[in-house]
Amino acid sequence: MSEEKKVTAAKVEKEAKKADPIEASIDIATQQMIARAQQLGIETVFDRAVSMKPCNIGAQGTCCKICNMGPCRLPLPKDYEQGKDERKGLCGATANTIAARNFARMVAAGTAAHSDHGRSVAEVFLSVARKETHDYKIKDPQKLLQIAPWFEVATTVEVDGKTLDRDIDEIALEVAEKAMAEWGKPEGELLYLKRAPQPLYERWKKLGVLPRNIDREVVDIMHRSTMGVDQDYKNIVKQCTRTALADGWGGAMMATDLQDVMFGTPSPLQSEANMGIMKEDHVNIIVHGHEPILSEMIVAACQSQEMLDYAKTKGAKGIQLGGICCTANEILQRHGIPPAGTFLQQELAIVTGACEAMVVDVQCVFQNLANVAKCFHTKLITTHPMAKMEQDNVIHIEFNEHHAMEDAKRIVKMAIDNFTNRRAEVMIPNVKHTQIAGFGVESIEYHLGGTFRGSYYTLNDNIINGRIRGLAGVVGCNNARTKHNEAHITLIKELIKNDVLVLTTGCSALAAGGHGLLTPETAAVYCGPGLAEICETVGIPPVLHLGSCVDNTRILLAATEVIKAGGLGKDLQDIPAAGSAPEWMSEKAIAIGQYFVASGVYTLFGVGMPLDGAPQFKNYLFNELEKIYGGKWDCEPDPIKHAHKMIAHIDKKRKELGIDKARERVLMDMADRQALEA
Ligand code: MSK
Repeated sequence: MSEEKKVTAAKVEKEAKKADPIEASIDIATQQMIARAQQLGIETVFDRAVSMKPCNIGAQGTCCKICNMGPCRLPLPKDYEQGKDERKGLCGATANTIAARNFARMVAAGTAAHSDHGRSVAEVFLSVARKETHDYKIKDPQKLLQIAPWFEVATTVEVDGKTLDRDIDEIALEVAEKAMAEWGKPEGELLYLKRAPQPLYERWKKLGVLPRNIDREVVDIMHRSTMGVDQDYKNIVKQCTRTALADGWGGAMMATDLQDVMFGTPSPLQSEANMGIMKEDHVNIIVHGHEPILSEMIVAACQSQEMLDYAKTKGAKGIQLGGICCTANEILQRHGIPPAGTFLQQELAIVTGACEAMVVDVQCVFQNLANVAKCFHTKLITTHPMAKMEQDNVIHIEFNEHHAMEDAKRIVKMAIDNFTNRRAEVMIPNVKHTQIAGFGVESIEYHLGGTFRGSYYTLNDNIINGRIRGLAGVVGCNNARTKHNEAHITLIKELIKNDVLVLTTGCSALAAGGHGLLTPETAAVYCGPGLAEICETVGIPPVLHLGSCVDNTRILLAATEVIKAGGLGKDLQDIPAAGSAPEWMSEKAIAIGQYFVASGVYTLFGVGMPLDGAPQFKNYLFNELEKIYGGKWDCEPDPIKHAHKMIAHIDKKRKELGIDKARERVLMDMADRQALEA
């Protein structure tokens, strides 16, 4: 080949390795910013997804690298036959053992991430209870009183034959100490497990999967999945269950509750979503990560008159705070701060050229942010002792609850000072949508039950009479291996078209907001007639934003309230409901999936799961678990087929409950509901 041809070929190859913005995302803001990044010669995750293919054997789940004799790679042979599978690693580990160990380590990592987040929150709560910090307070004492009994903390005291309310500070201190013990108590079981419906709790007990303490279950997985320990994939999955339950009904649930106590329980509020929330004439600060301990203080600092006045001295009209990933959800649901985007939009927020500071803590933060920030004036600030970046343009300001507001003001001031340093032309996509967010167990009760009834009866009645066909939890991440947001949005639209009420969290909720699906008006455009009628009558969106990743526990508790209200069975597995993470990527998603499955929920993932190299293990997760827990895993990358698998499951549950034909509106009283249950 001539030199000239070689240069042309290399140029073509280089060009070919860039992502096609239209193929990469269905979101116009994202498409525009990918194109903008390419125009500026800045590489993003979308380009890397084109130039780097995933490892075929890793994708099958059968690459073992837990000892230094490997990595042992066991791809599925073309002529695979179950009884004749002779694949083994050097130690003899089978494909099933390897895939199960890899899966278990994802459960452990996911549980560790959520639960360590929960631990940080509990530690700050303990500081609040001990009055060691003045920057955080108890904003929702009612929620504290509501959760105290689950920690076996009394809320009243008997004095001279009279029942008196206990001092709230005393209750807080006891709850904080009990909560902290959940990570490492030497004996017993996690206290929150009893919040599950009784039959579910009893099943876990009978199966021997009640978590003992959170840290122990994570350590247990790391031990048993190391070289030469647990070699029975079913036994490994049993520990996956115990660990995942320590996440969903332990660390993550405590994170949600204690955050609500300290920062306020969310209630529906109006905001906006997508990158168009950034403002050219404002100081733009983007918070990204997960723990609201940081972002709560940044919100307060940004809203302080001192900082607003300071911003004006630099020529800015104000401070625009926005979020990425679950930090975005935390400050959205409690303060109405608009999210700028999902996981895959993090680099693009900087590419706008208008981001004065991106402030990150833990989880889902791209290391490449530092490379993108280098091309602009953006200050990239890490704040968590366990999450630093090696690049020299990154500033580390360690956040500490004892001087939280001081740290927050320092960060905000740094962003304001940076406003005059913009060097690239600003390009903010003109794309944003109105949204209603901030739903939770309490607000669903209020909106669908009303202050008079104040319960889940109305929701149940409308499921029984068929106006609402069932419930779907649609949660989880984006994944650069699939078209950004396509599966989330297509799936959600298909579900609501079929009268399925959607509860959403995480980046799925951000995607729904960014595409305008979180408004009551959505109902008239996209919903089936039954769900549309409910949404119009009650004034709620057909897709309810329930918060961040740790707030998936709100879905578990909402489902538990459905059981308590009657008429839809006695256990979570009886409800016409299904769960989904159509664009998952994080190990946290696997931990979430496993606790939903173990709680009785049919749980579908999109994209693909690292199981195909071990068909027996996969079959165990996809079929046999249902006989044990009532829930099971499934995987379907096509969002329409995915939706219809969920709907088929919902219909199966309706049939089992005997409500598959009850399309007429019947006002049910308790006796009717009990008759249905009989
Ligand atoms: S942030 S874990 S990408 S949902 Fe919770 Fe989004 Fe998934 Fe991170």
